[in-house]
Amino acid sequence: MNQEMNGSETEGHLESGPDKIDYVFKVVVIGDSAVGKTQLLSRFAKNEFCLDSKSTIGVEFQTRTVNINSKFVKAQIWDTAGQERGALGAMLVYDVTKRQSFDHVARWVEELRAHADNSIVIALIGNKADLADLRTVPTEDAVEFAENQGLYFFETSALSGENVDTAFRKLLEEIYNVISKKPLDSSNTVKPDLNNGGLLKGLKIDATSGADFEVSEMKKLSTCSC
Ligand SMILES: Nc1nc2c(ncn2[C@@H]2O[C@H](COP(=O)(O)OP(=O)(O)OP(=O)(O)O)[C@@H](O)[C@H]2O)c(=O)[nH]1
Ligand SMILES: [Mg+2]
Repeated sequence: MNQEMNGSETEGHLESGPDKIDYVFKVVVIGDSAVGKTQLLSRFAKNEFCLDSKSTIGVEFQTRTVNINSKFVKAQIWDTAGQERGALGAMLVYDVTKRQSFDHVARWVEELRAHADNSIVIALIGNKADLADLRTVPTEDAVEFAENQGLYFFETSALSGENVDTAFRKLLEEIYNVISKKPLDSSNTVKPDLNNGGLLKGLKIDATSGADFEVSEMKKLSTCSC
């Protein structure tokens, strides 16, 4: 398959920038089609939402830099399955109004366990929580599944923005906890993994400042004009 690969380094809602980035964490967003993966990512990375977004074709990622424990952590978030290799975290998304998307979650977990690192941090995300009248997946069902599988769990709305930041931040904090317990490369310099397309995976790095640092909480919600 001839896939297009697009990376978007977000410059939106930038208020002040750090001198350096301490960590780059690769995260994947997976789940059935139309559950809201792309819109969750847009909400987190750009504070945008699009009601009639098109199905994602190709391989895309967006980034946002957040401050965790006084460290600047750049989340490089891939909007697709098939990018699990080298990922430190995964958002496994279902739609609370589509029972089938929840029934498939177990298969997505298997997929992750097969193709991602053992230490990958997984958050189960019940999206479209704003559609309360259309809900077909009770919160308790998802809580039980998440507990059994050792996953973090959040219900979110990419539309309203509810819990989106909280969920991504929790995932990044947990990755940070995992990473900071592992011994780091003694030189503390970037060593891109050549078997992984040169992607950084949670290495402590010493990068000079760039134009895409955004560390503030998003102040207001917005929509895009797609
Ligand atoms: N009401 C509501 N609609 C949402 C929400 N998130 C996404 N949608 C809508 O659901 C549809 C699918 O969203 P996408 O983000 O494109 O879904 P996706 O999971 O990326 O789909 P694929 O790219 O096909 O895998 C779009 O019409 C979105 O506007 C939400 O939180 N609430
Ligand atoms: Mg998509």
